[in-house]
Order: sequence, then C-alpha cells, then structure tokens
Amino acid sequence: MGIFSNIKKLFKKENEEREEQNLRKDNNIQEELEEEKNIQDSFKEEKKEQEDNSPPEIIKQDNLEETKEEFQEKVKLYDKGLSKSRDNFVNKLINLNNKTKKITDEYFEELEDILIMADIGVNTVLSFIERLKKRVKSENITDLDYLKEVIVDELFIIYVDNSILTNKLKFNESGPTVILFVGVNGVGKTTTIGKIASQLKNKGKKVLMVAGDTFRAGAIEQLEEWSKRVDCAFVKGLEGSDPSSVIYDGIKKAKDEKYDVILIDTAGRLQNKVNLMKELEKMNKVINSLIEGAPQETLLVIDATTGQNGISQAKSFKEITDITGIVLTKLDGTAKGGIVLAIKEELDIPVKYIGLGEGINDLETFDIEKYIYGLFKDMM
Ligand SMILES: Nc1nc2c(ncn2[C@@H]2O[C@H](COP(=O)(O)OP(=O)(O)O)[C@@H](O)[C@H]2O)c(=O)[nH]1
Ligand SMILES: [Mg+2]
Repeated sequence: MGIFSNIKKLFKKENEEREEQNLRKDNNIQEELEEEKNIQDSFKEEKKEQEDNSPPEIIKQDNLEETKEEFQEKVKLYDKGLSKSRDNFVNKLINLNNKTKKITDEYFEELEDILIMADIGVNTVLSFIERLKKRVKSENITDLDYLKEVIVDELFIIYVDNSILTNKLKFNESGPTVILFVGVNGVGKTTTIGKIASQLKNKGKKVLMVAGDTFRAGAIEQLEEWSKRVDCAFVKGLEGSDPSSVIYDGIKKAKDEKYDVILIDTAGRLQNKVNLMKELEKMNKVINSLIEGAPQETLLVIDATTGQNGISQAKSFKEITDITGIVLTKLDGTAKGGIVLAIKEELDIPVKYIGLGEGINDLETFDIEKYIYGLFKDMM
C-alpha cells in the first residue's frame, strides 16, 4: 500500500543489510561482492519505488548524499530521541488496536483522545478522524492490522499534503549568510545556535556568532561559552544595549573578514508584542541594509514540551515577522511527539531542525521519514 509500507520496507532493508554483513564475514570474497551488488541493486530499486510512490509535492530532502553510516547514525538518534513519545502515545495506539475486535464509533473516539493527548492539535485530529472514517467505509476496512497502516499513512499525509517541504537552509550565494534565531525565553535558541555552529564548522564554514540577546542577564556569556566550545568568532555588546547596534558590528566584521555564516541570537519578549515587533523590524532593516536579501533565514525555535502553547507562540511570531523555518527543540523530553503534525497543519512552516537532547550533536535536520519511523517502529 502507501507510504508507510515503503518506509517500512526501506528501513527493514537497512536492518537486513546490516545482519547480512555480519553473516558474510567468513564467506569468500567473490560471493560477497556478488551479494553486495544484489543488495545494492534491490536497495536502489526499493528507494526508487519509494520515490515513485511519493506524492509529487515533496521536495526530496537533503539526505541523498548521506553515507550509509550517517543514515544509520541518524536513524539511531531519531530512535533514541523519540522513545518517550513511542512509549507513551504509540503504545496507547498499539493497546487500543490490540484490545479492539471491531471498528466502531467507540474505537474512533478513543483514537481521537489518544491523538489529541499527543499534541497533534484538535482541528488536525478531527479532520484526520473524518478522513479515516471515510476511508474505512469506502475501502470496507475490517482488518485492524491494515487499519494500523492506514493510520500511520494518513498521519504522514498530514505532513506532506499540498506543500513544499524542505529542510534545506537557504544560503547567500555572494557574501555572508545571515540566520536570525527568534523565540521566547528558554526554548533553546542559544543552544541551537551552538549546535548549528558546530555542524557548519564541521562542513568547513567560517562561522560568526552575534549576541543579539542583550536583554537577559547571562545571555551574552552563555553564547560566548558556546563560541569557545565550537571555536568560532563571537561579537557582543553591553548588556542592555541596542541589539541592532550589536548586529551592525557583527555584520560589518563578517563582511570585512569574509565569514560564511552569521548566527544571530535574540531575546524573545513576546509579552510585549509591539516592542518585539519594532525591535525585530529594526534588526531586519539593519541586516538588510548591509547584506542584500538577508536574513536568508529567520528560524523560530519552539520547545516541543510546551505543546499547544508552543503553537500559539508560533502564531504570534508569524504575525510579527517572516518566519522561514522552525527548530523544534526538546523532542527527547516530550511524550507527545505529535506536535510536528500540528505545526504542519496549523502553521504550514517547514520544520528544518529538531533538537533531540542537550548535547552539541543532538540536533538533526528534520526528515519526516525518519521521524515516522522513530515514532511508529513498534507498530511496524
Ligand atoms: N532535552 C533537551 N534540552 C534542550 C534542547 N535544546 C535546548 N535544551 C535546554 O533548554 C534550556 C534552555 O536553552 P537556551 O538555549 O538557553 O534557551 P534560550 O533562552 O531560547 O536561548 C537549556 O538547559 C538547554 O540545555 C533539546 O533539544 N533537548
Ligand atoms: Mg538564549
């Protein structure tokens, strides 16, 4: 059937391949090579089949150049980071399906509750249930194993439906790229800047951090710590000074010294929306006057553990400035991994990164397939 089966096949193949490799250690080389080729061919076919079946709206994500090791590493991270959600809401789904004999209205009601509890969002869940009911009726579904697959499929469709999805950051082709980080206090902006700086540095980029959060005590020092840890340049002003003037200094430096990427931290005082809007406007004006087309990205950071509250924050930020992508942090700390689907449905802004822990390497580009796998692997 649909996407779910394809993802399942893809990941199964990966596991089989790994086992295969272990078994093959003692075999002779000729056989090994032949087998390797066969596996690769079928894996390619598998991938191709999967691509052919994908809805055309999906822009293929940035993971084509990934080596197999990287792929497996990432799968592991998703796996680990989503374990709380899996233990909670996915297990509830499994239990519901196990105890159900017949698909009735009660079944749909329980399913609805489980999904709402998982932070998928009421409206999203209601329309999802409607679609599911229709499908059960039109396809005359009675088999619960099959229904399970339809459920994951439909959840996946929420994410990919009618939209252009890309986790890719936009880079400036001539001159420094500016990435502005916004979001309320405590969501993980500074930490995310540290993690992204580390990734960019590893890719050979010259990175500069700008301490645009001049408001909160300790914010400047915290970013400075990260700059030392990552070993990248850092620009700061005085606590309480105008963030736009710090940003001005930072961008000047980046242009003069030919930096590739400028990561700007900000203070997110959403309680004073008018002030925040003015402040962001001013920052954007300064940035744009020094680098055409900048900022290339304005990433809104949301804390996944705050659930619907995070969604409302996002709606407010969306009203006051242009958001090009979302960083969803602390997915490792929530048992309600459904928020990704709510973001899609209610905001329609691509999730570009997810935070899966506090460590420097616990940030991943968002990939819906790995996410679905990490979440639903126990159901596969
Ligand atoms: N578990 C977990 N904690 C995170 C993640 N991202 C950030 N944090 C923690 O969240 C807290 C606030 O982060 P910070 O970067 O200071 O937030 P800011 O106020 O938005 O700059 C810190 O203790 C971080 O270590 C994540 O992905 N997972
Ligand atoms: Mg901060």
